[in-house]
Amino acid sequence: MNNSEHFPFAVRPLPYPAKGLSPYLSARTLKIHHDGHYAMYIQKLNKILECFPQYQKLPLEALILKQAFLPDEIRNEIRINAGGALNHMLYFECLTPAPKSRLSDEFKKIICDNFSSVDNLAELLKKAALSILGSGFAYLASDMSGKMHVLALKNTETPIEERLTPLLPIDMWEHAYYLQYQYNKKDYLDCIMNVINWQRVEMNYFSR
Ligand code: MN3
Repeated sequence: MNNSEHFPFAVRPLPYPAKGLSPYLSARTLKIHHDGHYAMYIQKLNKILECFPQYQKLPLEALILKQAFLPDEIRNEIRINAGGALNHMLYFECLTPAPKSRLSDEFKKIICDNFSSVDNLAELLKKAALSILGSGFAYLASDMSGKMHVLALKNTETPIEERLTPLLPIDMWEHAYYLQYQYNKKDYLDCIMNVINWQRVEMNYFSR
């Protein structure tokens, strides 16, 4: 992801107005999700790192990758909050009010080589998302060779822990959809597919 940002981590502003994804995602849902849930991960992560200056230069990816080297008393909290921060940053940036933008022919071919079609990839992502019991993220990720993988991750796990590059997360925590869709996870998924920022996903793929 080539992200060198480190402590103190900042909440990245929504890259569009909160009402920009309506009616697919309501302004209220997005605002509470971004200003509340996402911001909380950043605050908690900064709070933990305050007392550990030796880790303050590490970007999110390194905190997640090198968790085995962290002291016992902070390892789990760092894993949860660095993962949550990274997943949310990417989630909001991979959505857009203007999703009409076409995939490049090159990227479309890569998706088709991996999943037959873009529609089939969307179906696999939805299936993975619906398979998550409790909280988690469905993910499109890629490995070093460029091969793509669809993952169903628990809680705030990230593809980085599996040595994969995160391309597109779909937040399946209840807070991501419940205010608007209640138990209708499938409606949330069908709607969110209308506002995926495929250009950003493509950028994530080619900058891996
Ligand atoms: Mn969330």
